[in-house]
Amino acid sequence: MFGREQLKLYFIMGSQDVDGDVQAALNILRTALQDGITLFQWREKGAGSLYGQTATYEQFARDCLALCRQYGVPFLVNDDVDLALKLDAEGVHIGQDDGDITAMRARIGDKILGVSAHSVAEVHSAEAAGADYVGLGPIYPTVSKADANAPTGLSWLEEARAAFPQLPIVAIGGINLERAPAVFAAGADGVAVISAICRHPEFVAEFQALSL
Ligand code: TPS
Repeated sequence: MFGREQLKLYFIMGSQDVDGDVQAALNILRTALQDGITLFQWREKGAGSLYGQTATYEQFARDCLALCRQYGVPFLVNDDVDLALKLDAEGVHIGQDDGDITAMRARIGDKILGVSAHSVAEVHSAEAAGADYVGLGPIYPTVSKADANAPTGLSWLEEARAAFPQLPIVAIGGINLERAPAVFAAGADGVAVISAICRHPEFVAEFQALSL
């Protein structure tokens, strides 16, 4: 059963986030797991990613999955539901352009389903279709997603929390140590980060020290 506390520190990574260095990526993931991330999303996507290089792409996913299993942290796959099912991952995260959410829920059974949403209507449909959580953002400008929407600021988070008091919500986009407290105060159950950890793996330990 998925719970809001699992969103607290959600790490997302692909080799494109570490200059294509798969070994560096695995080292960063191991440190992040040791230091206490609560959820991991494997997101091999966009320029510089291994997407399309089937054998290395899949092997990298398997290596990340094996690390997550060692630490008992759920492993989610971004978009690629075929791979998620093949590897028996704990779940998938999809955007608004990745097909029908109800159909996805039917396909993955009781695996974790996360959906990116950018309006009250999108959050509502995601929840109705059986999403376990929604990802809201980018809250701040991001360097990690080429096709990201404009940053929303914290007001969108506050609005979504007010409209959906019980829904698990994770905030994403440009979140760093300085911004994390305000993001939680605005109603997020957790923060999802790429660059904060990839560029500064000590982030996880420093985040824990904030005791949010
Ligand atoms: C849980 N997304 C929105 S902004 C962003 C991504 C990947 C970049 C953040 O990087 N919510 C979840 N998963 C997703 N993949 C998205 C949304 C889409 P940085 O932390 O470096 O700003």
